[in-house]
Amino acid sequence: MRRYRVIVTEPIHPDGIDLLRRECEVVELPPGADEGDLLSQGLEADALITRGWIRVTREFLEAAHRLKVVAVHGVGTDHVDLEAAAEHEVLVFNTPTALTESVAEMTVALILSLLRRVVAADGAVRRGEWERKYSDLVGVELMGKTVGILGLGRIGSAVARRLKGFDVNLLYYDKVERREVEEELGIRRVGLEELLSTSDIITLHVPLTPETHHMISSREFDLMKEGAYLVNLARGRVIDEEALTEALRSGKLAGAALDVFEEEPPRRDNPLLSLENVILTPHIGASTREAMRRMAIQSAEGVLTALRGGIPPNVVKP
Ligand code: 8YV
Repeated sequence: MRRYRVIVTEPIHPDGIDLLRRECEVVELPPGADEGDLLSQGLEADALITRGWIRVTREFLEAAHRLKVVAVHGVGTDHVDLEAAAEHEVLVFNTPTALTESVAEMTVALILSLLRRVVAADGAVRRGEWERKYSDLVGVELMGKTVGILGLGRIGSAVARRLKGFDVNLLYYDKVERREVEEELGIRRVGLEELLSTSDIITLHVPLTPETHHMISSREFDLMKEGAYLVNLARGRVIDEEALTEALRSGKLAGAALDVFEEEPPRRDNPLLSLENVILTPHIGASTREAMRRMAIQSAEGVLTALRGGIPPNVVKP
């Protein structure tokens, strides 16, 4: 009997691969593979594990006649055509609880690195510019500042929980009232305009949807406090990067930390890459050994459940 074929579009933790290999043929696409590689190697797949780099398009879903299930190794499903998957009775599920803590910890790491100019300080020491400690490397305390969290879901709430220990004033904007988190952390729900105009630091934790696409653009930057900081580990296209670049150049923003970009990887001529007051990381919010192992095992377990005729946890519908 033919073994099920599972296509893995980006590198995942070996423990997930080993789990699959007990029952399936596993084809791992090399780093940097594209949609063409998926079309050429994936059409006979019974299952697909995706991390977000390669879009799972209607074209692929219509051609992959054996496909039964798509595992999103992570939480964001904006790169999967959910309508096409539903039309072709392909199950889609994600692993939303596997990466919360890692992304929240990276958010706090980037906030502190931004306020204390850690990346610039490292470069200064390496270049023998010790005296900069008396000038542009004097940072800003997090204590006492107002932090605005845009999106108070699993990750936003985990960020708030960690920031509580820094004696900050926490605000959030979310379409959904998060009463339990408000009571637990003393975080206050406000309108978007109030959050933007009163926060010293703004961190984004919303999914990419038609409503959140470019939700931070010129108008929103104009509302922000002079010298505010912006952190984004959600999706690059939540921010209008042209408007962001202008806000950074004008000094409206004192700085930004970006783990995600409108186009990934960002083009070499992206003006953000030449600005001193930006920290740039390559979409590694969830990239810890622990989260990667959890996402890989949960993805593999969900795929095996689906291939055996069951329903995996965390099915995502259009
Ligand atoms: C993935 C992500 O978690 O989960 C998401 O939505 O943005 C990614 O960080 C990561 O690539 C692991 O698959």
